[in-house]
Amino acid sequence: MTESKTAMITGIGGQDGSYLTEFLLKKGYKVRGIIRRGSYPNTKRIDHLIEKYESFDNKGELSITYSDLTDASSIRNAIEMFKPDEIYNLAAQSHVGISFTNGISTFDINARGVFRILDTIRNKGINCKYYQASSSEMFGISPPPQNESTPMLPQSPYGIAKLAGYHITKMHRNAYGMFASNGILFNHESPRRGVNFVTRKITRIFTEVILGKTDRIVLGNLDAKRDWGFSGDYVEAMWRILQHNEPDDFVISTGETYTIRDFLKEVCRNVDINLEWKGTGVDEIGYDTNTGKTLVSINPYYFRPAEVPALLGDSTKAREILKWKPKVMFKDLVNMMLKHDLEERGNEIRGRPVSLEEAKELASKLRN
Ligand code: NAP
Ligand code: F7E
Repeated sequence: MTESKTAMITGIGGQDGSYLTEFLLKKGYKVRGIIRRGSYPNTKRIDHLIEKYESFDNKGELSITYSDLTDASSIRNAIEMFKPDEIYNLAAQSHVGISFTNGISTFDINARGVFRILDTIRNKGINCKYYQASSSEMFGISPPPQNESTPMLPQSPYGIAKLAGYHITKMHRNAYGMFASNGILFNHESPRRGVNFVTRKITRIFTEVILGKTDRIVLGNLDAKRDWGFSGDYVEAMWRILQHNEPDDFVISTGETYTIRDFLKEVCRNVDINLEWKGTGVDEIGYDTNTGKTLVSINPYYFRPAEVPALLGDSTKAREILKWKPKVMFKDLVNMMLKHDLEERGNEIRGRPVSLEEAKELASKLRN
């Protein structure tokens, strides 16, 4: 019988970490993860897996330890204890907007953290493959479509830190012959997306509007374009990148792009609301043409000091070489996230899940 492989995931408690853990456990991997200490539980997305699979002897399907990417010795201890065949470095301060206020800690985690891991692998002579969670945010103001050869012109502390992490990864591959690969992933979302990213913020607060808990959704720049895929599809690409016969860098994307306005309109369409716009600049509002109800307004608080205007990924290389392609596209993604939030917030606010049919009925009665 062949020994199963061991994968170590940093950021195991995050959106992608949770889907990747499910994916790798299904493949028969032993999964090892690191979480950082928080004052409140940060394992909500993987509690169902912890309950079923965790063992404390580092021999079973799932083990987790405390470690922090800002703490080199904690990383070294985790890697030495887990002895992974593959490391997926997903841990990061992942919010672009917040990176403008927390730039130095973002750089410490997202750039120097990468160096700390790769340096440990090299110095300790650990024989493992390394996956770096690079980002389309590195392309910044480079016009779409973007692929592996597109110039990288990042606009945010997050993008700059990720670009450093990307080069640190390439350097370890080129200089030391390590199996170190970058996945350059475009935006990917899910019902497990953090609540302050724009897609989840919209589906969650829109649910609250329908349930009468809040008045409207307040947002920033509605004109940015994003190539939104599903996290569950993208973690498979991460795995495929490490199964390829040589280390390399791959763009992962759907190849479709939509504005924040498009996302809002599609959410509304799901409950038969026709969303239109009136006013200009920060006074613009989005309203329901049937009831006149204001559903969206703007607050400059959510504007960023610098913006990435348009992302659209060309993932031909991954499609051809890795035989990867996305399964969930824009409309299904919106529907999946909205249905989830109607269930979750329905339970929290009304004590029971709310169906899409019921949401349509509630939506038809909304008035200013
Ligand atoms: P996420 O939900 O924010 O998860 C990030 C994880 O990193 C969380 O579990 C977080 O822990 C952990 N973390 C943060 N700082 C840490 C530290 N100092 N030490 C150890 N762990 C730390 O992000 P995601 O959406 O899953 O994204 C996964 C990775 O892909 C990130 O590196 C992100 O930058 C990158 N990426 C994401 C996208 C996207 O659209 N989702 C696109 C391209 C690249 P806490 O729960 O304690 O905060
Ligand atoms: O913003 C605009 C905002 O925060 C998308 C991360 O996963 O993808 C993500 O970064 C757009 C931006 O994602 C609000 O200005 C308007 O133009 O959902 P987001 P992001 O910045 O694209 C990349 C690839 C990553 O790597 C990152 O880790 O939406 N926007 N109004 C808003 N954004 C937020 N968050 N909140 C608003 O109210």
